[in-house]
Amino acid sequence: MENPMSLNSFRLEEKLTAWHIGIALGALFLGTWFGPLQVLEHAGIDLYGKLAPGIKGYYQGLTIHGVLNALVFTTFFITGFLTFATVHSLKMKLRFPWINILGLGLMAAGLLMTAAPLLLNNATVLYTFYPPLEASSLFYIGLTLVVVGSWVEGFGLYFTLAAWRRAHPGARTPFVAFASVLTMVMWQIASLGIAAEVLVLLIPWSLGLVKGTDPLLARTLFWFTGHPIVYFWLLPAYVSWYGMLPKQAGGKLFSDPLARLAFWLFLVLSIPVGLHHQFTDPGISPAWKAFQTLLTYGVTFPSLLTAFTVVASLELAGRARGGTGLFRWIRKLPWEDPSFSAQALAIVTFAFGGIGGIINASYNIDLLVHNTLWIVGHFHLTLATTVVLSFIGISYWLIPKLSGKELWSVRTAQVQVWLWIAGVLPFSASHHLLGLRFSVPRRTMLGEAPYLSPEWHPLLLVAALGGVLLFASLVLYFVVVLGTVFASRKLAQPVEMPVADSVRDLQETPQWLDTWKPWLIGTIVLIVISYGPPLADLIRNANLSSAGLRAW
Ligand code: HAS
Ligand code: CU
Repeated sequence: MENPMSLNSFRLEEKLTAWHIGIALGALFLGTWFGPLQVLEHAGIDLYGKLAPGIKGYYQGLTIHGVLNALVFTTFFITGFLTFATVHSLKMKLRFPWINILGLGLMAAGLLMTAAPLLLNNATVLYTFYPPLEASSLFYIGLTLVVVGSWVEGFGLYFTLAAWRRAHPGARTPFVAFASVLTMVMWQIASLGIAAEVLVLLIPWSLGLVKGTDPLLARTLFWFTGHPIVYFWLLPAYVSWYGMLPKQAGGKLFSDPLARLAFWLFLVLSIPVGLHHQFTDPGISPAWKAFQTLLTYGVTFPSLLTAFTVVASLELAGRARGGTGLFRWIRKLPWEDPSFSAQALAIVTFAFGGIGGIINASYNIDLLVHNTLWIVGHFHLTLATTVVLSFIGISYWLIPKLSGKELWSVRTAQVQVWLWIAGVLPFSASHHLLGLRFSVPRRTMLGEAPYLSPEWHPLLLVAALGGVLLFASLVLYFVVVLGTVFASRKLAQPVEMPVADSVRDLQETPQWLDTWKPWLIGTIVLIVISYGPPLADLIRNANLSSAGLRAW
């Protein structure tokens, strides 16, 4: 197992990854169509009528957009990418490939079950599916299968890492494999909340086995997972920023220990902060909300570490390429490579998305922006740009690698990346402003709202323009992907997964940064302290009395 493996010895793993990415991109393609429909509706151009009777209306479109883009695209892309990254980083095949095949099968079956009621307007409950809005039980069961499938795939990675560690006693785990597996561990613990919500509350309720449900308990279990899910999306991008991007830029990882420390902190701090989504929920003591606010400030720290370490790594690259000056090295970075520029622009965007997050986390200030379009602006910077543009950047080397074809039109890919930025800037700035200045509500068919104010119009038009540009960028992306797979030349040079060396020898990384037990214990203890009392209180007072509601 020691020797670097020959190029096509990962055939099975690559096939598995290709299936994941293919399904992910299919979901993204379908889900994306509804983005421009929403912003156009807000600006007074309602195209939903043209989709009837296939699509019944705005809220069905919004649900499809959120579920397919934020939940399905991410989960499939991430499990595929992390599998690929782990085996290539360890230079070791999956220990038990059937586990990952089974996991993918469960996820795909779950997706089909979820898609049916979604498309039939029987699950128009938005991507947070808060009760008492009620969906067809197929929707909940399908989503559960997607989550369980991703857990199963996680176990496939653990067995592989364990086998590697047995074969390499005393050696530090390569960073990319370490960080990929840690992401899966965090996700498995985090998703216990949603699993409890769906299995104990929503499925029995939607099957008619119990008469009512408890919306507050359900929301709390939802956000136990709903916050850390954003780091399940973000950390794979971080795997690439730390572990791959420096190599693509021609530099090295500035500090392997700092990179690992950031990931450990994400394991410990990602989960016990979900109450920052429930500042306005009654029935939860403000003391626990305030405590989780403090922990939320804590979880920004590993992102600040990332800002430092990743930018330092890129600076090493810029200087290695002959760059000088305080900032002039930035121009020497390989901006002509769309895989690099997509990720570098994703990083720059995160500076703004992160600041917005810190504002949201501030208990009293959030009261001003909660449930307004500000939040939509926030997550189109963080999720829809920082994460999605990073994944697009990764796919610009991964899809050539998996298909054995050259990237079709580097030029088009470059235009795609910059068009994304040109779209998200007006989109997100206008959404932030509409929320902050006018408290314009989110998740609302604004075009129909009697209170729509003429003052909002200019900004709603800017938002629509941004949304249309984002859509155009994604169309170009699919042109490049399909062109690569179906119409491009065979690769002249094989593509390898970029792996950044670290500046210092890996063995100099202290052992405690490659040891799981204390960190796992810390994670559990902090969850028990921060969620134990408020959850125990909600469970003691649970009141299964809310009947289901079908609004649309
Ligand atoms: Fe958030 C709501 C707080 C990060 C996604 N967030 C949401 C929702 C989504 C979402 C989807 O506290 C809406 C949920 C819903 O539907 O209701 N968020 C935070 C905080 C952070 C944060 C504190 N969010 C994210 C990420 C997301 C995401 C990441 C997706 C991937 N968020 C909130 C709160 C709410 C919320 C409240 C609820 C609000 C409400 O009222 O409902 C932090 O993790 C952010 C830390 C980040 C930083 C930035 C580090 C900067 C870096 C780059 C630096 C670049 C430089 C330039 C220097 C501190 C790493 C480089 C130059 C070069 C040349 C390369
Ligand atoms: Cu959050």
